[in-house]
Amino acid sequence: MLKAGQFKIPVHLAFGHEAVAVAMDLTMQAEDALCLTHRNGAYNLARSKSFDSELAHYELRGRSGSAAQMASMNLAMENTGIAYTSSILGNNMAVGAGIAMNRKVCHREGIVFILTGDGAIEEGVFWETLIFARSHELGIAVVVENNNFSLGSTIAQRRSPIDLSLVCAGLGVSFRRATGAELPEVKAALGAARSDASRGCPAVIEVQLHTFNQHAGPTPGWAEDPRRIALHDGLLLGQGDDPNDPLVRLQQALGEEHFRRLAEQVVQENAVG
Ligand SMILES: Cc1ncc(C[n+]2csc(CCOP(=O)(O)OP(=O)(O)O)c2C)c(N)n1
Ligand SMILES: [Mg+2]
Repeated sequence: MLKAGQFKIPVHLAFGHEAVAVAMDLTMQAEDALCLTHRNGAYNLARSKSFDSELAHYELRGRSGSAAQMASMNLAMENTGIAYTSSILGNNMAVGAGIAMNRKVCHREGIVFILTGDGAIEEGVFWETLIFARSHELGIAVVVENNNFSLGSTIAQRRSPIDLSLVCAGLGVSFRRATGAELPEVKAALGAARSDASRGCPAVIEVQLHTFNQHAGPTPGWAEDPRRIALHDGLLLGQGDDPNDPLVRLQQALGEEHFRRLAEQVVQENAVG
């Protein structure tokens, strides 16, 4: 649909973020809140479990009037526990901390999960929020989706490296790292972070993952696009047999032959020329 230019708005896809979104859905309790970013589609899908409802938002059918204009980058679907979503990098950090502060002051249950990225942590509010949350012992768990990617730039291209484990150690915030392609691993990390946060210890989880699409818009891209997913080969072109590639993981888990049969079936069913 993106390739056919069917949307009036930009859609930030999240191929490669599936395991984190599903782990989030399995970890969140009814009283928890979730604060998202521009790349929120996988989380809205995992929480709403309705592709049609999400599509309705992308097609500007989901809400009436000016609210419909919140359709992609600020999408927080109803009855999902998604309290807030912002297109402004870092903005959801401060709002999430505010929600956690309210829970604490009003003695309400539940923690706040806040999503962010390796690009968004460059915003000052990321650092301020961690200091603020630690000082007030707020129940927040910050998930940093590290896809080594921010508007087309790698970390090395735009800044010095950041070791979040050392940052968190310095701040007294708990830290975990997980492979974003592995559902059990992410789920375990989110669950442990949730219990830290419910005791008033802010937590950070850095998930290493790859985004198998362009920043926004039609994707996978063009024939020579290095991010193209080659289901036929079971390999992500340009990234070889990187163990973080979910397709490589799937291939290993299912065995080459089973995977190839499945891939052929999927390719046939979804043939788009
Ligand atoms: C305050 C602010 N500055 C710049 C932008 C433009 N912008 C949108 S997405 C993006 C990159 C974000 O990278 P990251 O946080 O790593 O998320 P990813 O796109 O990789 O999921 C930028 C710079 C913005 N939306 N808000
Ligand atoms: Mg990124």
